[in-house]
Amino acid sequence: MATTTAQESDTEDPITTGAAPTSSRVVLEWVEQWRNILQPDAVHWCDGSPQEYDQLCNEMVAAGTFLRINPDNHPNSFLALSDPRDVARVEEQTFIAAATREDAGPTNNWRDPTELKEKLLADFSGAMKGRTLYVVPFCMGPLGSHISQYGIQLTDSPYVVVNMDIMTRMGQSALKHIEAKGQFVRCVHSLGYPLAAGEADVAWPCNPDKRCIAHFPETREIWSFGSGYGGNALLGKKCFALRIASVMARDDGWMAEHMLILGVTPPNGEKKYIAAAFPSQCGKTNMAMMVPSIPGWKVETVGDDIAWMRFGDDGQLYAINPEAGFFGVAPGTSDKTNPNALKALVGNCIFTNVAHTPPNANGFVGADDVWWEDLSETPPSPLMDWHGQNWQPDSDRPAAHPNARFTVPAAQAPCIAPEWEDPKGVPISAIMFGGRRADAVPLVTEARDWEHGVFLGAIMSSETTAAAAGAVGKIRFDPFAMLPFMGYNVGDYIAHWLEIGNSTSPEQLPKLFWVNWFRRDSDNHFIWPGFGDNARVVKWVVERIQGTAEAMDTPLGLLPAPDSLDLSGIDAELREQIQAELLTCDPDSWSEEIPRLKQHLEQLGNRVPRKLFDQLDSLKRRLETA
Ligand code: OXD
Ligand code: MN
Repeated sequence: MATTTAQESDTEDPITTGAAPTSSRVVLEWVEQWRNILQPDAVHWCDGSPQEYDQLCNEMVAAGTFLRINPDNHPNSFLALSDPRDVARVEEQTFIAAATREDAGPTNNWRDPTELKEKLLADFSGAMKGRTLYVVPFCMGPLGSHISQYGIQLTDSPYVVVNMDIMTRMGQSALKHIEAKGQFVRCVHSLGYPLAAGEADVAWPCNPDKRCIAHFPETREIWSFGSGYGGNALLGKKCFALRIASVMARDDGWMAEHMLILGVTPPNGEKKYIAAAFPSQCGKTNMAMMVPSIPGWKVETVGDDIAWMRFGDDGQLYAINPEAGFFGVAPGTSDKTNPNALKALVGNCIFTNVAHTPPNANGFVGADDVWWEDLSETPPSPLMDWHGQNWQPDSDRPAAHPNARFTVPAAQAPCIAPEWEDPKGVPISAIMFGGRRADAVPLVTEARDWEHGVFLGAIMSSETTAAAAGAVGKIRFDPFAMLPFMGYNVGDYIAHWLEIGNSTSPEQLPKLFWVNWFRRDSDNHFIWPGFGDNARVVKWVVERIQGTAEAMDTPLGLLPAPDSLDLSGIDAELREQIQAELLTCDPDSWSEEIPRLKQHLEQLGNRVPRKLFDQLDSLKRRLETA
């Protein structure tokens, strides 16, 4: 760890920024340039050591940002309660400042990069007064992997530093790789809450009025101001690993996708790897960690949120998980839905915006522990909600914020695949696209070919969730589950997917599938049991890869032939309902959808490849003749 104060560093060669643990001029010059703008009281170069982590956590406990959780239940774990105005990604205040509006495309908020930088420079100027500037070198992906990429985040949030420590390979070793490469994604983050001399700090500093999450794709820069929460602030995640990386991937022939990666081993069979794209809060973490309900099948986790995929010399598509931890949604995580996640939360966790049992409650056994909706049937009592206020079970507000999170090292999950950090990546045999749709979309549909699969990915839609600020439960089109995460024009993004389909032989391309776990009956109950039963769909997918399961042709694509999806052990009535409602295509209702799908593709702008409209025409014809 190396911290210097402004006074000390003023007396030194300015380019060395105090006790910098690097001699890389590009790094030093960049940090120095920003030190001058941000005007922190001190600069701290993060080394990523456990001592540094502990010290920052202790400092945050002293400052009231962190509450230490009962070490008997979760050793070395902490709770943070955010400012209630800073609880989710803010898509309205997120910008892709590409050179032209057209390059950002119709699905992104665009700003002129020069103007945006000018405005933000004014905000960043002096923004770290009274605070420490942390320099956080990090690697996305296993250190040294040819698929990995490097970045440095400047931040004034120790909460962000410790989360980055869990979520990325952070510190001295990443810095060594950056020195060797001379290249890194430049990430600047400030809470936008400078402190005047003697001014007392607050537990969760932020600046919601001036919040701005800006991406400059041409120069591979991220400037984030005013928020300390999740994807707004942990810049390795959505900002780098999806928005900036999607641009790098387009330029360099690879893919950066909002996908989990799992390994599945059939009984006595060969392990296969599947990637799956779902919008935020549609069960990616649960699926990546599932405990299959069908005997003999084993699922292991490689990643739960992001996949970077590149073709190997053998023509196969290989994926790495660029992250090193899970930043999972806590509410709903339970022994029933995700026992592996609960086991991963043994210790070394950061909980944000969950409920907690009060400290030192007299004679109360579970004092100082965390809780969220569904963790247990009966909430513990007494309980404090995510505002830190006394909560009663008859309250009309949830105890944990719906976007409350846990941050935990991925290696702690008992289901982690032993090869999850293999620098080569894992070979992907199938890719699934899934949304949260109460109607119409069948349980599983196999695409006829790559181009048809790209069409299915492009017309994906889903109900909105609490992961982003704004209305919840509204259906929106979310192509490839990347709507909030594409760093460039969506039409070009779809064209890139089509090009990827020409990068290898058709037999070596992953098979593409469309899934939906979220169909509801007339009483608004989910029909499909989900969770461990999703393994039944995974089994069918694997059997399609192996060529052993039957499919039936429908206008939408290939659905499981009667009895080819393993429904054994599910009660007869539900089996019938699944077969009748979830494994069929209703041509009439889909014919009604056609104009909406056409309008959607048109709204994606004039860079959408013609082939997508051809696919829509073919679907229309197939529906008419069905
Ligand atoms: C996430 C998200 O945090 O998608 O993973 O919002
Ligand atoms: Mn996500």
